[in-house]
Amino acid sequence: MAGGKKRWTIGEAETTPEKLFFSRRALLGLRGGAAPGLTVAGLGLDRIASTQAEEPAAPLPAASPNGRFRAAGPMTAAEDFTSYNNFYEFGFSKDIVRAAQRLKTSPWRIVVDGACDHPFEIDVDDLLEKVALEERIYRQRCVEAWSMVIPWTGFQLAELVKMASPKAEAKYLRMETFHDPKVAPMQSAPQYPWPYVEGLTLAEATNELAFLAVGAYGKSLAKQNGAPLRLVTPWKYGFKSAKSLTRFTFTAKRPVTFWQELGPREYGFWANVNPGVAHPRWTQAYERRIGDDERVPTRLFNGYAEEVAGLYTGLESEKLYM
Ligand SMILES: Nc1nc2c(c(=O)[nH]1)N[C@H]1C(S)=C(S)[C@@H](COP(=O)(O)O)O[C@H]1N2
Ligand SMILES: [Mo]
Repeated sequence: MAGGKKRWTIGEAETTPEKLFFSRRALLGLRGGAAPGLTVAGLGLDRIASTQAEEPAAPLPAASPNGRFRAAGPMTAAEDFTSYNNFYEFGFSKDIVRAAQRLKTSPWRIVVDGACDHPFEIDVDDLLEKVALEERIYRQRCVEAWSMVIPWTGFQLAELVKMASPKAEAKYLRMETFHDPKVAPMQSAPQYPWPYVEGLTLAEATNELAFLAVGAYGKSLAKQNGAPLRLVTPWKYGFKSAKSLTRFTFTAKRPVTFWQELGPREYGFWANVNPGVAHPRWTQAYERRIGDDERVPTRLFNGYAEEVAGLYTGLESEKLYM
């Protein structure tokens, strides 16, 4: 990992919520019972350590900066963004770069289905010819209380929604990450509800902030960052921004998300950033800025209240901030 160990020691040891669910012991313990045959070696953890190096990023079509979305504050170094990652399909640490290189991201087909008038399937390369690519600099706030500032290239999720033309009964958009245990070793761990699932209300999905990224720092997304297509919802905790998406489904029923299913007392459907609502195990009032390790105050909706606060009027009885 870039920058050596020292910088991450405190944060990762104390606030990685996923340690609760993803410790090696938990993995091998498998619902408390014995797990004959399932070992770390059996999951391919030994093999991924020697997988090939990171591929050079593919070229990305030109995208003009959208001046309305330029988060203030120091931009995170590209090397930090591409080397300090959460992508549990490939491992439980922040250091999953090499393991993620096993993912084959081209060609990549996505399915758009469910309650819509125009369901479709399309290769991401073809999709990119139908949308307006732009660059937006967004803050990213992980529920583990660290943050980055990232220049994404992509397009509004609303564009994809519009192509599908959802029916009146569609209230939610469910999104699903690829599922291939041969490629992603942790997907062989049966006690986790793979594939990774996330969801938004249709109002959230069509809010102008909701973004589908295909690149960052002017290049195609690296595999460890969720190539070739990932969600970016900057007003929500980072776990909502699901990586390497393959399926978008319109539904009347609220989807149960991956983290909700694993830890319903700690993670919910909404996951809006709020410094005033603590995680059960740590405060959310501050965040550690990746790069200079500065401890800075967290802002309501991660600084995007003006754009999104209105989405939640009338929903005060919901657990909006976990
Ligand atoms: N499929 C998938 N998407 C995921 C995750 C994951 O484990 N699997 N981790 C989430 C979390 S917790 C965060 S903070 C961000 C991290 O994105 P980055 O590594 O590109 O900075 O991705 C999110 N998307
Ligand atoms: Mo996260």
